[in-house]
Amino acid sequence: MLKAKILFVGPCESGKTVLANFLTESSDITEYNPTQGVRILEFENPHVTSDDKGTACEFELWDCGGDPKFESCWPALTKDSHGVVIVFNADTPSHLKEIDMWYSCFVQQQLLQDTQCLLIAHHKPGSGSDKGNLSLSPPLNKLKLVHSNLEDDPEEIRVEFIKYLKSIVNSVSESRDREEMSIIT
Ligand SMILES: Nc1nc2c(ncn2[C@@H]2O[C@H](COP(=O)(O)OP(=O)(O)O)[C@@H](O)[C@H]2O)c(=O)[nH]1
Ligand SMILES: [Mg+2]
Repeated sequence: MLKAKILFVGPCESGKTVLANFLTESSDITEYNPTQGVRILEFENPHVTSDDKGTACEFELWDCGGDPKFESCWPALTKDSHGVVIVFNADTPSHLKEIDMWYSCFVQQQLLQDTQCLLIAHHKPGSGSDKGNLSLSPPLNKLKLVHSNLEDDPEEIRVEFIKYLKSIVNSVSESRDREEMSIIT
């Protein structure tokens, strides 16, 4: 069975835990509790399989605490990860600066491909759903950017997340194929 580890990172209070619960269909947590260190959610998605026979994939979603005081744990988080999702609020100017740092530490330094990274501009209730003028500077502008608004259009992010999971499954199985080839040859 194919397994993939996906990290949710980004500034504090951006909505990582809310989104992680929603996308893995874990029960809602209503009170705000900053995630300490990390919380690991295991899930499967009926729409994402590792082959055409419908074999399931096992995903681990690591919902990481956004406080840089946990920086000493980051190597343990990033070890063997296959994908990184950066969650931020487009209407919080400081977040736009911070995501550079998350991208550099969790994607570039881990030598992940840009296709293994997803940016989610999360819109909290009442923050408006202005998707317009979000311009990111390089290298972030090369990444796939999706908006999430759980009140107005929860299906949009669900569909985008499934697409992303499929791309991760492809990259995991390709790297496994390459590894098998390198053993025989
Ligand atoms: N109702 C609702 N509240 C949200 C949503 N996104 C964020 N919040 C609120 O914002 C707070 C911070 O979100 P959380 O996911 O814990 O942020 P994290 O620090 O990035 O994990 C939560 O306590 C929620 O109350 C949303 O889509 N709907
Ligand atoms: Mg959290």
